[in-house]
Amino acid sequence: MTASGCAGSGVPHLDVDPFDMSFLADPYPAHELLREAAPVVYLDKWSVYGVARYAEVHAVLNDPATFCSSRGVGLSDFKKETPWRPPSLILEADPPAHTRTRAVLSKVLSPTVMKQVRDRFAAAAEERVDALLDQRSFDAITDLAEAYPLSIFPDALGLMPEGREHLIPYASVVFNAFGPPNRLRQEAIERSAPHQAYVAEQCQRENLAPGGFGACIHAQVEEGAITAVEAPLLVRSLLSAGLDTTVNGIGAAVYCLARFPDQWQRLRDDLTLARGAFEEAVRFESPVQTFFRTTTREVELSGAKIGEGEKVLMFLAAANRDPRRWDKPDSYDITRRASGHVGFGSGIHMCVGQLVARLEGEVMLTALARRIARIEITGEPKRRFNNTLRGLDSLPVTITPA
Ligand code: OVV
Repeated sequence: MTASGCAGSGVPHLDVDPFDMSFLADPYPAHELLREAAPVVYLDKWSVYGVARYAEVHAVLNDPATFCSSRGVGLSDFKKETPWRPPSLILEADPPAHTRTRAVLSKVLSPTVMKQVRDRFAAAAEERVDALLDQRSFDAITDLAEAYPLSIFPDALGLMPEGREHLIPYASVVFNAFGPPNRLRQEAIERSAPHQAYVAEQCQRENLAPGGFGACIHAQVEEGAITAVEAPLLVRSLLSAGLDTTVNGIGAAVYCLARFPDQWQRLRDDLTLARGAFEEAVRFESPVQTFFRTTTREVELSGAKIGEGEKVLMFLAAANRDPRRWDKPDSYDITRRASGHVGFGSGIHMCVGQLVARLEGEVMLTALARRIARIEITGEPKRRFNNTLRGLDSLPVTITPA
């Protein structure tokens, strides 16, 4: 991880591999090195530019005409390589195509729809906490961060009961596939066929229960907003991005609150802080660590000249702890004004499911804080390795009832 010289335009070349196991195990020292090296760096290992400071990550996210998504938001350039699956109609699209599909998913996941599901999501959170209080000692990842979203999101989508065990493995493939052709990516794709077959089948109109998010997407065909060919692919976006992300978001929040008992106490003293505690966990842990863009033209970014057709890796997690933007960036502070973090992205592609994520986070943290006095970590947390997602495989805890 040493700077190994500078190219003509003054962009330092680093030999950091942001997808190797040591980086993924503890990204923070490398994030600092990347941020401090220069506003724009070049990573020789994968022949990509990188931005790790808040200002440049924000700038790239907010110039989608120059830094496009339609050539893929992983390392692979769709103009040069065949994507591992048909591209997403929203994530891997640019305006004007993106504008129409984005409007559809925005409507399906709108504030009005959140009002309709809120009571159900909150009741399920209470039920989950009931079960955990009976157990006292449990795994906060499997029994909480996974069990809760699995108890609500597949039903909210309208999925049939059979086959749901494919959902998290499928998402894990999707997020590994954004990375370089390392072992994580290759093995994930090699084993993906059954998960892909499941997802393709569940995206069909006849397999989605009336009233769910999936049926609502298909209903947009009648409105003329999308075609019958597009609808299943938009359902696929929810299956890809709607579950593992919130698992890791809720996992992050519980991991933070278990490590920082003063923040847990503040939350218990004022339950209205639940939404802020979740938002700050998304900033602090950044469940989605990175995304790429591809340049559509030669561009100068903070003094660095980048040619056309170059991949630019955005270190969202490093931007979320950039001391140029944040006071005490490495502190988890539930009363911080965390809005403006790029954990959900920024600009036209900013997470279209953010209201669902925040709702799940808020009602779960509220239910936990209302009924639990203490959360103690009782065993070694085990990391889950993924090219894009940051989170744990296991977090053994013991809780004390309030
Ligand atoms: C934000 C995101 C992540 C992964 C997949 C998708 C979106 C998709 O649209 O398929």
